[in-house]
Order: sequence, then structure tokens, then C-alpha cells
Amino acid sequence: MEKTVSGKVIELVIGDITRQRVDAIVNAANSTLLGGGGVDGAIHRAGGPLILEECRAIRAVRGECPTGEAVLTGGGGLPARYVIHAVGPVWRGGDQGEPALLASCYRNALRIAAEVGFQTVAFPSISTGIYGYPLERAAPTAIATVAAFLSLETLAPSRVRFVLFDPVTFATYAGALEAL
Ligand code: AR6
Repeated sequence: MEKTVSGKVIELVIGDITRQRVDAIVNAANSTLLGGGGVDGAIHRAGGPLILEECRAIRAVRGECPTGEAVLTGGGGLPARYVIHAVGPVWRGGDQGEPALLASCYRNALRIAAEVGFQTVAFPSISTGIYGYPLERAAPTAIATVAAFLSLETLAPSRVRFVLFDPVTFATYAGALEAL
């Protein structure tokens, strides 16, 4: 499923983000940047030790990556050329700034992509796994934030793909994209 926003495409697929041949995939990382479970674990396993080495180097210079922000590394052995590590919020009931932080991590990932000139970027469903963000709340925020960025920023990627791991996540994002 896909939709065009100001000449740029938002596309939804069911799949494994580690298999995507794009300029950059986005990792649902944590502030330590040192890896973890879920999609983060899968990306580090599939991409090999080079990605973690680069994360450690970034940490040594800048310290931890605050929630809502993102950093860039190479893609190691992945088909994707780069990985943008974005830190989504842990769900704490919804009144701790979670929607703004979730939107900010999509925007900051896209800002890096625009700065470097990436044309194709793939996102997972940030925060809706281990971090417990309710899917039906995260999907509209994710879709609306990406759509707004694509329509406002001329240098934004021409194609943003959401790579959703299971049919329920796919269906929820599809509903949000249809409603846009
Ligand atoms: N491709 C695409 N999506 C995936 C994949 C994959 N290979 N594997 C899992 N997902 P999560 P979070 C989906 O938990 O909630 C880590 O420990 C998954 O089904 O990976 O942001 C980090 O280090 C779900 O829909 O990320 C952090 O500590 C979505 O990706 C913490 O988890 C996000 O689930 C981040 O938690």
C-alpha cells in the first residue's frame, strides 16, 4: 500500500527491516546506543560488529542519545547503506510527553536523511514493541509526522517505507495512512 504526498511516496509493507535495500534503515534504538532486543537486536545481528563499533565511537564523543533524537552510522554488512538510530519514548501512560517525543524521533531521523541526501528510507514501528507505546496511538503520529515532513521539506527523501513486522501492525498503519 502507498500514498503520494507532495510528489513523495509513503509506502507500507510487511517484512523484516534488515532485508531492505535502501539508502538508510531506521533503528528503534535506546539511549545507550549499545544495542538491545527487538528490531535493534536484529539490526546489529544482521549488520555485524561494525555498527556497534560506530555507535560506541559516537557515544564516546557525544554521550548518550536523548529520547526523541537520532544518530547516523554505516550499514555494516546490511543491504542498506546506512542506519539511523532513533530513540523513541517508553510509554508511561501518555501524559509524559510521549506523542511529542515520538514525533520528534521520526522528524530527527528524517532531518538526518535530508541532510545527507538519502532518497529512500525505511522505518520500523518505533516504540510499539518493548517500549509499550499503544499501536493505535503510535501509528497516526508516525504517519502524520512523516507526511508533514515530506510535504514541507524539499530535500526530504522521495520514498519512505514503513516495514511492519506483523499483520496487525501493518493493518493499523494502513488505517492511519488511509485516514491521512
Ligand atoms: N523488522 C521490522 N520490524 C521489527 C523487526 C524487524 N526485523 N523486529 C521487530 N520488529 P521494538 P521499541 C518490530 O521492541 O518498542 C530494544 O531493546 C516489533 O514487532 O524493536 O522502540 C531497544 O534497544 C515492533 O512492531 O522497539 C530499546 O531498548 C517494532 O519493531 C527498545 O527495544 C518495534 O519494537 C526499543 O523498543
